[in-house]
Amino acid sequence: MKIESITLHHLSMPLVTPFETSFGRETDRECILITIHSEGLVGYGECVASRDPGYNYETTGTAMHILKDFIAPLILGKDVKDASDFQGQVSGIRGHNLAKAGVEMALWDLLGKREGKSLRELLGGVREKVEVGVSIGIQESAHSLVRSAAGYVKQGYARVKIKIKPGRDIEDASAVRREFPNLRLQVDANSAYTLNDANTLSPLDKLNLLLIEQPLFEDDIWDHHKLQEQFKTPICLDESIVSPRHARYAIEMNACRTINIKAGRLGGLSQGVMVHDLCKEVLMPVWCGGMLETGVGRASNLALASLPNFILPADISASDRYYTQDITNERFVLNSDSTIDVPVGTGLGVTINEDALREFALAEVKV
Ligand code: OSB
Ligand code: MG
Repeated sequence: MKIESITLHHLSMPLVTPFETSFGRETDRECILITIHSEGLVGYGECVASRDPGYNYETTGTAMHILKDFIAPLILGKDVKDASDFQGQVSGIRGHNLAKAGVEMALWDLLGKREGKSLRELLGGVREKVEVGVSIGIQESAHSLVRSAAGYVKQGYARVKIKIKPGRDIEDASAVRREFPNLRLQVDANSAYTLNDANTLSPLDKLNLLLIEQPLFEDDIWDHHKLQEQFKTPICLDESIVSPRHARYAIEMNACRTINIKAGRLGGLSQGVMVHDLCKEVLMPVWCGGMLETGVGRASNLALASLPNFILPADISASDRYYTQDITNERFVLNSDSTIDVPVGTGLGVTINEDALREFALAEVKV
């Protein structure tokens, strides 16, 4: 596919409700919509970098820079055959996985549109709907957290994840567990603890949690191994796994029992599929994470999560959990069995609402 033009829309979209994690609080979510024109077709990709370098080192600012000044010049006017061809073309750029993944997503959208196939078909997905949960940010108090969880449970979410941080962990998780003794419940620390906190965290091991996500440093797979030895609850890695190689390290070190797969963090859907396959080989179940995506990234996540080894419920909630107005014309809704349908149209299977795109754009750069 000859890459004819690339347009970057730096977006800021108001969230329905603020999202607070151990690294910060967002009331509006920033991201970058990447539009690629090729041979009469238009492909869309979402770069899931945020405004601040809290989740990882990338930001919408660094991603705009890397996309405009390094990735675009490597592929503009060139022929890009597929995702693995693209990965080869950008292999000289160290890191910046969120930026690379956004472009790879747009290429998959183009490939699907050219071949008349959905992304799910292209990736080898086997499900028509994906079991999902909801990720709840840190609330004012344990009481308001329980109230928030109750609202989502009432809407039909059969799995709840709560964000934790030092001082807002055991009490919060226990309060939700007390109110919902049978709810599938898990926690996510976003790297807020060290191995010295193992004793503080140990009461979590008695709450019958599905998993404890990324408790320790993002670059520390070894200490997660040590922590997993002390916990019967599965440790799940998110931030630590930035490539299929890291997934192999974690598996070989017994650092976790499951991995949260995010195409963005791994540098592309192709890399997400590789981690999925690696884990499948060793019978390690995986699940699909989320980054508060717009309808574009949500469509991509649903296609990825339709692969067979995505066993645990995904962090892919309905559109109305995030945005009153999305940039896609399509909205994703929760089915009564706590699932969301995987798009069936060609490519990502979504279309862009140009008015919404203009409304939320902080900047538009054509390269
Ligand atoms: O750690 O999984 C995370 C959102 C932004 C950054 C990091 C994370 C998250 C979520 C949101 O948990 C999941 C979702 O998109 O619903
Ligand atoms: Mg996480």
